[in-house]
Amino acid sequence: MFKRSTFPEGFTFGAATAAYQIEGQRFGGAGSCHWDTFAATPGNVVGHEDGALACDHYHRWADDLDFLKNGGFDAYRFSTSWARVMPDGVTVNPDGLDFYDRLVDGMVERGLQPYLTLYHWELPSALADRGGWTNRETAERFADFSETVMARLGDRITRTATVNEPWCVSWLSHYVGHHAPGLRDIRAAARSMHHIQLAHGLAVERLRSAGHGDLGVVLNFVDITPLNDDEARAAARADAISNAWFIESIARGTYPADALEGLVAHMPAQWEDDMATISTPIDWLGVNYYTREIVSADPDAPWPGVERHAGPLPKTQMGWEIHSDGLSNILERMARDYVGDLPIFVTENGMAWADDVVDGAVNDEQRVEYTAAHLSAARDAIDRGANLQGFFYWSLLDNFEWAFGYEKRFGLIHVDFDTLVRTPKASYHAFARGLAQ
Ligand code: IFM
Repeated sequence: MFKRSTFPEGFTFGAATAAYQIEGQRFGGAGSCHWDTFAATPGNVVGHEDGALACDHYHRWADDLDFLKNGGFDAYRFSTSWARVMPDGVTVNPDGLDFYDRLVDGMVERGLQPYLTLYHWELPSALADRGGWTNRETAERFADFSETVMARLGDRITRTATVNEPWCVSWLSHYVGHHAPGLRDIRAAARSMHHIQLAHGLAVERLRSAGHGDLGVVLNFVDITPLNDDEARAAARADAISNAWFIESIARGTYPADALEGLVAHMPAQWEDDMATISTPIDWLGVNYYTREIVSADPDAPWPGVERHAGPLPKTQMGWEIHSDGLSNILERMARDYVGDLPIFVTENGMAWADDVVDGAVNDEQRVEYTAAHLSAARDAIDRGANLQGFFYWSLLDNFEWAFGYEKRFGLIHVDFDTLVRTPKASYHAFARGLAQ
C-alpha cells in the first residue's frame, strides 16, 4: 500500500463524505433541496433512488467516526447541508445546526481534525424556485448561510472550504443536465458558472471579516489529453471549461479566453465587477482528482465542439480511466501556474467498484492498488514542487452517488443499503496499516 513515514512530517490523511450522500435527508427537519426534486423526477437517477435515507449517518455518525479513529486517520472531511441548516434557504433550523455541532464535537473527542465543506450541493428548493445558481441572489444567501454555520462550528474547524466542485454545480448541472437542476442551457450554464464563483468569493470575504481563517475551496480537475497532436485547440477549450475557469478566476481574477469566447454573450451584466471578490485571497486549495479525458474537436457539434474518447487504460466502475500520473500533473500545474506555495490538499481521490461482501469480508484489491498508485503520485508531486499537505480518500462510506444512485461503490467501508450494516473493506485495513507505518 503506502507508508505514512514516506510523507513529510505532519502530512494529513483523511477520508471524505458529503451530507446528502450519507446523512438521510428525511431526518432532523431538513427542508426540500433540489436533489430531492431532481431525484423525484423520472429518468434522472438510476433506480429512482434518492438521499432520503442514504447511509442513515444522521443516526449512525458516531460509529462512522469510530472507523476513522480506529483506522488511524487524522482528519474527516464532511459537509453541511444548506437545506438542513436553513430549510427555506434563509431561516435557521436549530436541529440542523445542533446535528453538526454534535458531529464536530464527536470528531474532536476522537482526535480527528474537522475539515468542513459548506456547500456540497443541497440547494434549498425555495432558492431553486427563484432560479438557483442562475440567480445572483443565491450567491448572497450563500454568504449568509456560511456565516451562520461558521458562527456555530468555526471554533473547532481545522479548515473550511466554501464550495465543492463548482464545475459540477454549474456546467454539469446546467449545460450537461446530469446533476440537479438538470438544465441543458448555455445561458444558465454561463450564469451559474459565474454565480458559484461569486458565492465562493462572497463567503470568503464574509468569513474573513468575521474573524475566521484557513479558508479555501475544493475544485475538481481532469487531466485533459488531446487525442493526437492536431487536437491542441480542442484540448485547450475543454481544459478552459473543466479546469481553468474555476482556478484562474480565483487565483488571478480572470476567466480563460478559450471559455469566454463561447460564454461571454450569456454572462450576467457587469460580471467583470465581481472578479475582485472572486479572487479574494484564499489560504489553501482543495484538489479533487479521479481521471483524465481524451478529447478531439467535433466540428459538427455546437460550441464548445469537443468530443470525448474512451482511453485504453483499465477503468473503474464509473468507466473512468485509472491514470495516477494525472494527479501529479495537476498538483504540479496548480503550484507552478496558479497558487505557488499555497498549501494544497487532495480533498478527493478514490474509485468505484462493484464490491461484494463474501464471508463477512470485502476483498477490493483493485481499490488497494488504485489508492497506492495515487498516493505515490501525490508523493511525487511534492518532489515536483507542490506544497501538498494532505490527502483525503473519497469516500469513507459507500453512498448515494448522485445520478448513479447507490450502485457505484466508492467507500472504504461497504454499506448494505437494505440493512445499513457497515463492513470495512480490505482497502480500509490496508489504509490503516499504511497509516501505522
Ligand atoms: O461522489 C462524488 C462527490 O460528491 C463529488 N466528487 C466526485 C465524487 C465521485 O463521483
